[in-house]
Amino acid sequence: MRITALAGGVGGARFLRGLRTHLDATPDLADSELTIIGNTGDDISLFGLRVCPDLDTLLYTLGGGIHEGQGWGRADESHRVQGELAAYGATPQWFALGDLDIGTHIARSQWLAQGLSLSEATTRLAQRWGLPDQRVTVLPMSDSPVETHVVVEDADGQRAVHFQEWWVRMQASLPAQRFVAVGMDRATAAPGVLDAIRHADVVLLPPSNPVVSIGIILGVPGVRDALRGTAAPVVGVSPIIGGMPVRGHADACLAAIGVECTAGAVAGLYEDFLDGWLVSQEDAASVRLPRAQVRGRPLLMTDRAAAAQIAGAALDLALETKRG
Ligand code: FO1
Repeated sequence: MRITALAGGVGGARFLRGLRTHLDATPDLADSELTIIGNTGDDISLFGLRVCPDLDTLLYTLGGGIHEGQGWGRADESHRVQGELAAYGATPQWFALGDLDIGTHIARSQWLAQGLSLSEATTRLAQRWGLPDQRVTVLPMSDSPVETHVVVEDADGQRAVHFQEWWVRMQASLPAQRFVAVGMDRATAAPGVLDAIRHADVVLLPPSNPVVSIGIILGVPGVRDALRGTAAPVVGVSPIIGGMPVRGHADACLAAIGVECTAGAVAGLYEDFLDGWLVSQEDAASVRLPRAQVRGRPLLMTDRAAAAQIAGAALDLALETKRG
């Protein structure tokens, strides 16, 4: 079976690791191919290096190198290089770059400088993490740079800051007036992205941030049309449980676009292509969608087994849902 997913950072990666576990444990699904379209709007250039947080979180989580507690960065990390940078007064110092993680950024940056595309560089990085052996392919949403910037306003007036500065340094403390995907006007879908949606047997939307992760991928030309046109059932998993985001600042992101922080409101962002929506039990009664079938179950990915069960439930819902 060909499964395609659109994913952002931590929640998406944990869900997809659970999906791979579920597929491998299900005899007639074990040889399924999983293609993940990763958000690159979080990407940032620092110290001459190109950092791709969501792609790296996918590679590390699926490849076994992730810092489990953080959900980003490497396990068993050290920060000697960062200490040296700080000693030199090199900025910024609010974005933690571990020594092992810097290895990824140097390799990627070197390949990009040699003329490889982001897709080609990502393929090389994925090989090291054994993803081809897991029948997993990670595609950047686009090979051209797209960066999410956040318009904020304070005493100094309105200004745009890089998403990472808003997310990490400011901890989303200043309300986002709006998000701007810088470069999206010149972006095209990376090779294989649109076909992965069109020719999938199932398309899944993990519980990633609907605004700055899934929402950015949906902004890539052709992606939304491909989701509307694919014969594959499209099933999403709510990132909101009982009005609260499971992780991160999804509530602040939804507020910025004037969408209420509920499972039903998030589904509304996908309603032109959504066939199924997996929500938590407490939300199941209150979520009514015009077309998509709603199903309730526990949604907290408390551990890897829970993630596998949730991913299995999303896949089951897709397999029971034929495109209307
Ligand atoms: N998140 C933080 O909260 N603080 C950090 O210092 C930080 C550094 C960092 C370095 C590399 C990387 O791949 C991710 C990093 N993240 C950090 C997480 C990152 O901001 C988010 O994971 C995504 O951009 C949002 O999903």
